[in-house]
Amino acid sequence: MTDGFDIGARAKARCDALGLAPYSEIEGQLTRRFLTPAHAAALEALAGWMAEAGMSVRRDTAANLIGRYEGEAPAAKALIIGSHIDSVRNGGRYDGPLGIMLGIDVVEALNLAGRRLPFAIEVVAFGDEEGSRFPASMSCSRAIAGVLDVSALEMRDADGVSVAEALAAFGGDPSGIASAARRPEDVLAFLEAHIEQGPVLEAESLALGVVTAIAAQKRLMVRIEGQAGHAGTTPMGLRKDPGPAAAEAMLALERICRAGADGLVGTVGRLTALPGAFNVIPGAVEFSMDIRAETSATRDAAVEAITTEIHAIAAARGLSATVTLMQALAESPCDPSLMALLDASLADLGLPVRRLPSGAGHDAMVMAALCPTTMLFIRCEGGISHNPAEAVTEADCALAARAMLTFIDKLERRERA
Ligand code: HGY
Ligand code: MN
Ligand code: MN
Repeated sequence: MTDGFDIGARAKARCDALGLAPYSEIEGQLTRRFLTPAHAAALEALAGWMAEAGMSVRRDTAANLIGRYEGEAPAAKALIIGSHIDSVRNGGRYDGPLGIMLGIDVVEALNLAGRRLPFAIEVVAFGDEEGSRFPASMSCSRAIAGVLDVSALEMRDADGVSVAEALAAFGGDPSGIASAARRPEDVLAFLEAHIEQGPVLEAESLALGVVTAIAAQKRLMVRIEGQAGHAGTTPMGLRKDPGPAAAEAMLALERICRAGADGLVGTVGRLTALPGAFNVIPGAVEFSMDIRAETSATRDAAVEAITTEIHAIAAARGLSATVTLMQALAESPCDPSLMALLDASLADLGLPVRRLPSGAGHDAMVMAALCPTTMLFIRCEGGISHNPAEAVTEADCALAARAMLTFIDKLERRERA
């Protein structure tokens, strides 16, 4: 117990509480997409917890929820602690929310101890990190970092609803979204605590790790056009079927990425045959590609190689293909001086200091446009994530909260020096 509540363990319990309806769109699993009623319900619960912790609470025009714990002086620069509240479809309970809940726990411990710092602390719940509703992602942290391309507001979900329409209906203000941007002079740093979503910490029996950099990524949509036809009457040799072409392309993507270095990975997460009937040869097949590597150069070389192969595969079959870039995120190194403070915080807790890169994307890679960033990784069972089996322990969450408080102490000493 710390200061009257089970710091860290309560953060985990709150993630569990938000893993169920009405905080999920679907009963029995966690699907919480941007600007849905489940997102609204989660923000309402978070706002209450932020207020209980001693924070003033507001929503910005981009639907970010922001709790502020004032420093010694009004309008002090802020250490922002945050992560995302949205989820992938049928996702895990800790990917995102744990970083928000740990921020609330840490602020509540400071408040109960009557501590005021030479900086404010803001806890932020970003609403759209996963991009599980609209084609692009990270729109909320982009708005705060002042790097949102307003054309993203015109992107539409599977029902044809645009970001702008959904944001207005949610109570946001698409026409005033620029006002969500923070001034660099008002922000000291960004700290994101997040599950590792990989196997390294568990394999080395480590509870926590310090992130060195976040991998570069690109999201693309591929469409291979053929000719729809009757599945029963069209001889195999007379078909213009994009299905097998897509299969060849996916195998090419796997081959290129397996042969790559620098942490190169490629994923087809969404595959659609159109019109999608049993007895119709598809007129078109669409599939997504998510390609990542530790450097943009490796990422881009892989994108170029697979794009060339896709066009060659289509041409050899008398088909046509389009490859459309949906989103590009450059690799994002974390701030060396903040990493050193996190290292020292783990050492003060008697923990081994382990630095590691992040293959997963995070809001921190966008916030780096605004301020120095640092990330604390928390071990997750089997490295499993984007899966309802995602799991963390109360003990590791408690250690993470203590590491964050130690980090804040070190930041305070640095700011007072
Ligand atoms: O896709 C990612 O890496 C993150 O989970 N959004
Ligand atoms: Mn995720
Ligand atoms: Mn995440």
